[in-house]
Amino acid sequence: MTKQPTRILAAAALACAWFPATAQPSAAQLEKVRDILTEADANADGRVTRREYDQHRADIFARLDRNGNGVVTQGDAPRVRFAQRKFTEKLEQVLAMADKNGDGMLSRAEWDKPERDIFALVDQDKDGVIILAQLPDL
Ligand SMILES: [Ca+2]
Ligand SMILES: [Ca+2]
Ligand SMILES: [Ca+2]
Repeated sequence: MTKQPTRILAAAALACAWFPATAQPSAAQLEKVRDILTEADANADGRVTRREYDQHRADIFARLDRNGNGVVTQGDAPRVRFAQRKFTEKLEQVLAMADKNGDGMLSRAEWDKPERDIFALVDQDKDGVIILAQLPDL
């Protein structure tokens, strides 16, 4: 899966577990949730396990942290100027939601402890498995 870091960030900004606590997710967010869960189904059996989901999120972080220093910052932006600007915009959105200690960097710990856990939100019967064909209306 080769995705532009900016697109990954955009998806993260939209959906990766940071629904505003009070608001209903928008249709676009729900669509992203569907996309993310589908991507997380590593063995493509139509079921997403907690393990697959956590692994997928770890992969996303690894891809965002392009310079591999353990945090996502402007330093991970692509080199192309246009892409850089987009990346910066999206990064700001993500940081606004996820940079809990306000140091301007997204750490792995912050990434791993999102405000809203999408998996838990979707796995309404709490059996640790999400069936893609039976996604609930959130
Ligand atoms: Ca699976
Ligand atoms: Ca980095
Ligand atoms: Ca931080």
